[in-house]
Amino acid sequence: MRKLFQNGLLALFLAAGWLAACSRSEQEPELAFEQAWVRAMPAGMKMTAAFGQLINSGEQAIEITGFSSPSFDDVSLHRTEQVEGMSKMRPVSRLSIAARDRVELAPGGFHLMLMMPTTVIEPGTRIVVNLKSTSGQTFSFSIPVERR
Ligand SMILES: [Cu+2]
Repeated sequence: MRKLFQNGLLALFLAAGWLAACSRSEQEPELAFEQAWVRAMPAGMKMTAAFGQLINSGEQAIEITGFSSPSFDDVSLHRTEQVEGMSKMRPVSRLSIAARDRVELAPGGFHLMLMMPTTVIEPGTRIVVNLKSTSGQTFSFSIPVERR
C-alpha cells in the first residue's frame, strides 16, 4: 500500500513537471535585471545612470526600444565610448539581448541614462524603470539607489 502511494506520488510529480515544461515554452519572454543599481545623485546633479546585468532566460531574442521611469522625465540608453582618447557618451536606440544571453550595463559601457528627475534620488530608496520590447511587452524593475 505504501509502495502504491509512493508510485502515485511519483507519477503526480512527473505529470506536474511535464506540465510546467510545456507551459514554459508558451510563456512570454523573460527578462531579469540582476545586480542592478542606480548611482545616487549628488545635490545639484540633474542626471545619473542605472547599471546591472540584463538577462534573457527565454528562447527568443528580446529587443528593447522603449525606456522610461516615473522618477525621471528623460530615460534613454547610452554607451560610453573612447574616441581619440576622450570618453564620450552616445545614445543607442535599441538594445538586443539574444536568447539565453545577457548584456552588461556598467560604468564605461552601456548604461541607462536617467535625466530630469521628478523626485529626490537618495541612497536607500528605489526607482522603477520600465523597458519596452518591440513585441509590445513591458518589463518593470525596481532598482536600489546606491552611493558607489
Ligand atoms: Cu550617458
